[in-house]
Amino acid sequence: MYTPQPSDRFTFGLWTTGNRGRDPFGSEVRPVLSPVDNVELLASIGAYGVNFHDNDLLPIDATPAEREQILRDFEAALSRTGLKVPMVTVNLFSEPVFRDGAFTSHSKQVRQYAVHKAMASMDVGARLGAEVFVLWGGREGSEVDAGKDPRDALKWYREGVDFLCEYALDRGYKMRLALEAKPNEPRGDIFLPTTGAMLGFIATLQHPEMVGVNPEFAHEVMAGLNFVHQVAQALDAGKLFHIDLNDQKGPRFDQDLRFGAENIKSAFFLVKLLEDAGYTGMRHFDAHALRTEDASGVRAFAEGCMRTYLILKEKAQRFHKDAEIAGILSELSAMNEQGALVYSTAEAQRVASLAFDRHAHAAVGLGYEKLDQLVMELLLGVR
Ligand code: GLT
Ligand code: MN
Ligand code: MN
Repeated sequence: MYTPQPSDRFTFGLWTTGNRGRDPFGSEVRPVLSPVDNVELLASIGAYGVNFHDNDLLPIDATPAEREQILRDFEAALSRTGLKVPMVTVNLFSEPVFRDGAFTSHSKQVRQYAVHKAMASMDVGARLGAEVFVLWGGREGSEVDAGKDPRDALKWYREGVDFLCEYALDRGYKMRLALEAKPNEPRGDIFLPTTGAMLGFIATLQHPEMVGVNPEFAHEVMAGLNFVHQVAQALDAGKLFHIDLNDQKGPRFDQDLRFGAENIKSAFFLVKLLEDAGYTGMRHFDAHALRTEDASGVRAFAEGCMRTYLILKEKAQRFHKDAEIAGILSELSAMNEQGALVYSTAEAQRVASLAFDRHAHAAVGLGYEKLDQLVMELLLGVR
């Protein structure tokens, strides 16, 4: 019942199961996992697809012949296993040239190189059938506000994203862009730090219809926000093109923990939201195994992400079938029986002359304590 199937649309990045456990204070603890072996691993545990940054697969200095050979070997592994590539992204953060931003660098040459690198990644994605192109602007930010007018940064960022949209259209790629927010790390402050900020920015683009968001659980928790609410806003705007599932202990450094490892209630309401909304996109895990783990721990980590999602999906179905929960929810929805607020002059006159007993309305409890306890008991397995 909790065994993942490709139809569950679970995906991982090459950088997730391939993560070698390096952190700012210590070096790698696990050996290299080649892209082909990574594909074999993901297929063996029931994933649907694999995503990657250009340089997770193709070394930055590879010759055209080397790139072609790597791509052919990778394609052979994909067709052997049936794994798909639903998303690709571009690494605009590791190279020293991006130390003060890629799309938001002062230098037009650097901004041009960022676009050049992104276009090449889009070409690879199109070749492998990817329909989503993620942009995470990890270096698009600052420590020193004197160094750059943030309005210039936003203008340059917009030029870069607009350029890539035009490129996709020009090449006839069936590819939409998904912008991923993060409040900080590696920069002191990253521009467009939350999913809500990204949504505001998207409205200023030349092709807003081609651009959506890729919210990450850990990143919104780092900003002290309710991830479920961020995702709901993206869904409401028709902009949830992709999602990065993982977990995070509070507003600290980015931990990319196994999905459901920490904030189980938020994870539950997230799964419930995605399932209730009929979200058809990928359930992508952007997380990695703890530094304590070897290859079998990496497998346990990846299996755990998917298994927890499926357990929470089943809990969401129980939530809907639970008579006591349904009773409280129907009392709440009865309060909405008069329907939507819609303006007309006559309606405004009617509302203006309303006699309303605010004390009587404020005196009735909403039953949230009981409801929340029922949810807790459902999650704890005693209902
Ligand atoms: C990097 C980052 C992630 C992004 C990846 C896509 S790269 O691992 O921490 O949150 O989703 O660029
Ligand atoms: Mn991410
Ligand atoms: Mn992260």
